[in-house]
Amino acid sequence: IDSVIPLQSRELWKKHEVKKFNNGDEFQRKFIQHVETTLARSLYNCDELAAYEAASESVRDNLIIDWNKTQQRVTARDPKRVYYLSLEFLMGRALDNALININTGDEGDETSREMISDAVEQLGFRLEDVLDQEPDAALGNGGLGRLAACFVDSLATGNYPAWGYGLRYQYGIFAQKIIDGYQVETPDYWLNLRNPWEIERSEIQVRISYYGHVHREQGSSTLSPSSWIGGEQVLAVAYDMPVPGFKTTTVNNLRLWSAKPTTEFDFAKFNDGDYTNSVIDQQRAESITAVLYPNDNFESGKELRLRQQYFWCAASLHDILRRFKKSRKPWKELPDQVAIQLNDTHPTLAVVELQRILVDLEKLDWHEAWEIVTRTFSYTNHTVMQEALEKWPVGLIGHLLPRHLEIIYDINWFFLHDVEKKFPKDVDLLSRISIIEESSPGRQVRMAHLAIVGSHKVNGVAELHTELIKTTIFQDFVNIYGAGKFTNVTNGITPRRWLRQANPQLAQLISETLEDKSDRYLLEMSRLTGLAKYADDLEFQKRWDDVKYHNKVRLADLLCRLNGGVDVISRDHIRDTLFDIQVKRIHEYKRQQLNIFGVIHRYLSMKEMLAEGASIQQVAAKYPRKVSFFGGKSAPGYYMAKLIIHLINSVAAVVNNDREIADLLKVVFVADYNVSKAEVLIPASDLSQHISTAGTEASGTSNMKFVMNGGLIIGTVDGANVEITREIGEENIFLFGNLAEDVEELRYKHRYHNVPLPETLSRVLSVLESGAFSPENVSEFQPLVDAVRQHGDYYLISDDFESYLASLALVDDVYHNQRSTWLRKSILSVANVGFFSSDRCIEEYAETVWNVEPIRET
Ligand code: GLS
Repeated sequence: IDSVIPLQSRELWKKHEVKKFNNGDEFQRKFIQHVETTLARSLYNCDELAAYEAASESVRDNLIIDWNKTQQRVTARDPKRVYYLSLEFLMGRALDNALININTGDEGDETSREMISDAVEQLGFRLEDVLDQEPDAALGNGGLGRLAACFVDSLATGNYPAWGYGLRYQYGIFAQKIIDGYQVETPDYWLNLRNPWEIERSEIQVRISYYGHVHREQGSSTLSPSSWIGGEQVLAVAYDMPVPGFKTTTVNNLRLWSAKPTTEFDFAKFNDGDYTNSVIDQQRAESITAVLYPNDNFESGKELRLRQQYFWCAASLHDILRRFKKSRKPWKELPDQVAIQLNDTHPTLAVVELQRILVDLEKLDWHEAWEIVTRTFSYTNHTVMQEALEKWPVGLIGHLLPRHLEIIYDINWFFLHDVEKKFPKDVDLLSRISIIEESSPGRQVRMAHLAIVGSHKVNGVAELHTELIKTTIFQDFVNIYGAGKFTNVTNGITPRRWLRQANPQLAQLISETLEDKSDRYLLEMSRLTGLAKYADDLEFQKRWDDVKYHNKVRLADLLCRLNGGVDVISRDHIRDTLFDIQVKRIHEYKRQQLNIFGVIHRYLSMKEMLAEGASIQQVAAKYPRKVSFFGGKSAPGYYMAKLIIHLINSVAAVVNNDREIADLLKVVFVADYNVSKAEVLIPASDLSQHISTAGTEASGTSNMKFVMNGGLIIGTVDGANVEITREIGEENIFLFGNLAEDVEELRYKHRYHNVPLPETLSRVLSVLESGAFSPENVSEFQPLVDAVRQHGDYYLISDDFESYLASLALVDDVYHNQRSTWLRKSILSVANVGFFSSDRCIEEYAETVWNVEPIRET
């Protein structure tokens, strides 16, 4: 490896090599050093926040040493690398995760989370309180962003030479406050405190251009080298976050770009006496990475978003190619050295940017360049929902990126030309598949089409989803390219965060129970099948149940703390109260409205029994103790989702204050659902709900998290629920509702016929209309009623309501009357959840999409 250090000086470098701490004593020395020098504090003013920072700095030092070695190792071997381009990385907290990964499994490595916990305690702090100081890195909306975070964890754990590339937003996903039952968004300025987990690389800067115009030799076509003279210029500055693997010394890199003004200055303006405006123009640069767009499964088409996308694609590609060029290999070998994964269509401009670089700057022939491009990229689709499919107005792209628009047109021209040869005279086909949509009010670029055409592999994220994209939105492309280009990689989650970190008690019980008495299963999840033989062991069931109880109490504690020290749920009957949880983005397709309608139904039925003279014991026999938890954010501009949040809170206000039903039913909306709250909520669930309209949820990943934590799930035959059923057995999951294949016909019926509603649902809707939950504004929830009664019930609430209720009744029965059966189901679910490790998922990508191999320490 190149170095500027003269050979004779290198011995000295080696002699003074920085060493990792390897025991509690050495950790404490580091810790105190960081308190006193890095933080400029002391024994006399070190609070929990400072302790968090000092602990993080100390642990980070160890990671950085391994990070450096990993990078040197990869540089020396120069293998094919993977780059994961994602606009979202929903990382959550870093310190606890780093502590779980701190022991590398190497000989002589004495470090462990327990060791650090003890060391911190000796210094006067409780580790839990220290960990609690860390703000979440919430640079994502939901499943898509959290998937990217799980993937970088598994890439490091699997020792793959892989980097993530994203944006360093100054404001992550907004913090949600619930005020008078309504969602209120407040900014998440997560960088308020210094962030020990990032390394600013102020020397790594990439100049990014926008606007301007294109020049080319007279008479030459757009296919020949052209020069784009950009107008506005900004700088992309790199910030690196170390991503440690589990039981390995591999520490990979997540590189996030931040926008800065260039050092140039508009002297013309300045000399005209407009100093202030020339500075303001420069500040415009920083707005590019100011904020994460808070939409999940929805594209708003804002120019600033397009500016973000290009900024990030151009900076990342520049960086990737700079690294490739160091190996002095010819361009045609780029696809043998580099695999770039497009996480949804957000990074699709990278396809165009690479073609531009190869043709305009590297002077490759168009077709030679295009071959290289398509062999380099692959694309993951994450949704079939129309409103989420990205389209950009041609005019906007042409204005912001004039050369790129020319290239898009040329890509499209050759593509359509090839298709025309294969399917002559099929004009309809050409207009359906064209990258350019000829729509009113103006033409649009269909980013998904561009991503498919620019990639060698396209994948869906669960079997049903992949089947759906192949038979609906991308069907024409399957006919054109053949089925081999389309493949499935079912999503997964990292068991380190979602089991070991979120649920230490369960992780411990599993280690103690498995034959090898170790935590190896966190790497080889198929080992979990060893639990199956204890599924009917009553003593083991009791221990299993105790862990769940402990986690339910932990949730009650958290809610109490968030509520200013006042209990939100009663402590009296936690063990016999079913914790029913639905936490995810609020969206009509995810059907939180179905859930809350079910809650209203339950409440009305209880009240009816009481009114008819039943005793509270009789009511309890039919409707035993239950708390319905909800959590999730709505996009700030999504009216219906916000109304659903208000309905949940309004129902909570009525039900929770109704003395007559004596705590048998409670409704809790947990404000500001995020990764660290998920880590407490998920392990506490007895039951969780994954009840999207069939065919709408591409995969879902929280379903996997709940199962991994011993919760049972109620769900529709949608997304990864299908494969969860296959893996854990259909007797261990509560499935209900219509199938994806029937959805279209049902919608059609609703549109053209007057389909009668089930009596149960009718009653719920009438009570809503009566204003029982909105006395101050009787018609407040009318839009939710009308969506079902008047507007075609697009999400099929009425079609699934009865089977949903029946399924919930079954849940009550098994939970309350057959607890041992319930525990058996729970144990067997965990025993068979191994398939959903993101390690498996990354292996599949590595083999079938990227063709990359792990690089291990030798
Ligand atoms: C999503 C899907 O909605 C989820 O079903 C999926 O699990 C996730 C990861 O593949 O991607 N697509 C999206 O736009 N947001 C998501 O969470």
